[in-house]
Amino acid sequence: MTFSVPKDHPRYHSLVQRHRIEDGVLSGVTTPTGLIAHGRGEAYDYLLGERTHDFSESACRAAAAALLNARKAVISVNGNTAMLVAEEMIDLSNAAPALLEINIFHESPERRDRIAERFRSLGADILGTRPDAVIPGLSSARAQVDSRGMLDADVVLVSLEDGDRTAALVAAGKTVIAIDLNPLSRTPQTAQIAIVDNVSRAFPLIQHYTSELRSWSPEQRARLISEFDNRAALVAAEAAIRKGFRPPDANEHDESIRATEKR
Ligand code: PTJ
Repeated sequence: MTFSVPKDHPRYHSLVQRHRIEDGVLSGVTTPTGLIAHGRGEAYDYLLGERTHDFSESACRAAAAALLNARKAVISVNGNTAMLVAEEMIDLSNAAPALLEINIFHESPERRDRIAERFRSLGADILGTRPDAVIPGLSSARAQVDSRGMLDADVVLVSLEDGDRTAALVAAGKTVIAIDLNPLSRTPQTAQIAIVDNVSRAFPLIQHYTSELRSWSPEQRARLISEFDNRAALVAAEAAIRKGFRPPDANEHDESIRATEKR
């Protein structure tokens, strides 16, 4: 990291993530637009109190069941997730198991190579350096996929994704698991299993549930997936964000707002 974050800083984890994205831009892994996407995510995460809620917990459990029941599962990697959660994605890909595949919105062969180098330096294979197939019905670079990976997969896990590709993947008959901090975004609205949480918390939690559900039968896991109510999870996530997180010292602030309103 180009900047050393003091461990006792109250916003240590948030600052570490910020600087990882900054390093990603400087090293050619992350697109500059990724900084903006990250800032948007930070705002939602702040309102969620930067913690995992029940709606994410149950979605992560359903996601683990879907990954375990898959014929072929693929975890989609972009420039932001490559910097934030490379190790966690590799761990989940080994646990599920699932293939890793690069899929980026801002097309660049050089960036595909930078992302692949990062994963290979961590000991993991990754598809998607030179895509050879397309997902039908999509005009962006995200249509480009690997015929051994996403094209053939029945379950795809995406994060910080766009709604068009999620819709195209669903239309291609795939089960889509989406991690996105904005429950109103088209991606979680379109996916079958939406996890409204930070990728840094969601990936380890999905992995935790793959351990728990491994001993279950495929039928038991299929029942768990069908009982998961994506709409209800999104409604609960939106309600949590609208309620918002109140820092402990917010009372004084509330008093001054009420005083201003009375005037
Ligand atoms: O590497 P590329 O070229 O594929 O580009 C990747 C980005 C992220 C730049 C691209 O996909 C993009 O522009 O994404 P959006 O449309 O801004 O969507 C990002 C979504 O992810 C928003 O809804 C954010 O709230 C959410 N988000 C941001 N950071 C996180 C997050 N969700 C979970 N965890 C995060 N850390």
